[in-house]
Amino acid sequence: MEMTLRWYGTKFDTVKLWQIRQIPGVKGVITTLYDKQAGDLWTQEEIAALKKDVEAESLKIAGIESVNVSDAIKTGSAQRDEHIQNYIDTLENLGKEDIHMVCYNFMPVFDWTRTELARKRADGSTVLAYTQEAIDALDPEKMFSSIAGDSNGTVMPGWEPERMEHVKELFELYKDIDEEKLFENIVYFLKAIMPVCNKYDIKMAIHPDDPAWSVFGLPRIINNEKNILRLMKAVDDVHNGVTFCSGSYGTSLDNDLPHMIRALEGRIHFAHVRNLKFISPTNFEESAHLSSDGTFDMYEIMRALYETGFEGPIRPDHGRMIWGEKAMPGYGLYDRALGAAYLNGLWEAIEKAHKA
Ligand code: CS2
Ligand code: MN
Repeated sequence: MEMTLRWYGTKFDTVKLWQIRQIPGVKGVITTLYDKQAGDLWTQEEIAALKKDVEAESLKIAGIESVNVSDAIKTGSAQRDEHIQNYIDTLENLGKEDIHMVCYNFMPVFDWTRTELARKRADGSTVLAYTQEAIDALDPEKMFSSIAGDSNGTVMPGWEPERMEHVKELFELYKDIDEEKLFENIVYFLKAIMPVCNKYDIKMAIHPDDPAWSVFGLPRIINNEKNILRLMKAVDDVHNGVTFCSGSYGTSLDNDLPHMIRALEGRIHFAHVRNLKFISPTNFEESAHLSSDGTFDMYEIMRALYETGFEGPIRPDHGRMIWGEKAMPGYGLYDRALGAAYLNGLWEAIEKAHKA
């Protein structure tokens, strides 16, 4: 594995590349052109400029998170083929710049959903949290303003104001899209992009739905072992792969995370490893990475990755907000750095035990 941190670019991130570089073992970042809208084309010049920023601080781009997929592609509406062509051209330009891993998701309307961005824990840290009760009481159109109010002035990924202005129309677009239709549309999309992925060896890595069940009546298809394996078989090409996000699949206590990792052997191209603490099956918060601070056995998750020969980038995903830091919720420097150090420690121990 290759330890990385997510970085949103000079214009958007409170965390600096020089700080990331000082985290032991981190040699690369996962980044994006954060001001691109889903459906836009990324030019080779824009990608090269991003690369230059990263390399100027002696880091490398380990992959992109995300090249977002437009709602037209997800719903199969009129602009679908035009957006797919832009996606193909974007992949081509990434390939020419020697970038070989792209994370994306296929969630309708909202990316991840949390109901609190700063729940206070006993130690004074704050974390992102979710309760089903809060969702059930919320008008989906108000979801955006409730999220934006608490984000420390940052733009949260997947909650771009430009898109959220049109929430009502977005819901309208999905009104006839059920799970089968959404599945058909993702297969259509993947089949269209596989040739360019093969040409440049770009590994696509789908991020799971978070939480792993339907919110606001919208369909969900990337949420458990059976469904993700179905997608792997529907487009049976190594370039059609997975971002294994423990904190997203793990929202459902029915998902056996180490088992899923083993079932997906060879198809996991990117890993997000973080822990959740469950108060009840539908009330959870994002804890520290340490196993004993949450519900998951992080050792078993890392061991499953190791034993299936995982070689891709990995990142600590979200962290708590600690030590008075002001940053994008989930994406401060301090707790993610602690997470990276802890995951590196687990990996070293697992590797040495295997070699002994
Ligand atoms: C991320 C997702 O912050 C997060 O929860 O893991 O937003 C992820 O970046 C996207 O779903 C991937 O497209
Ligand atoms: Mn994730």
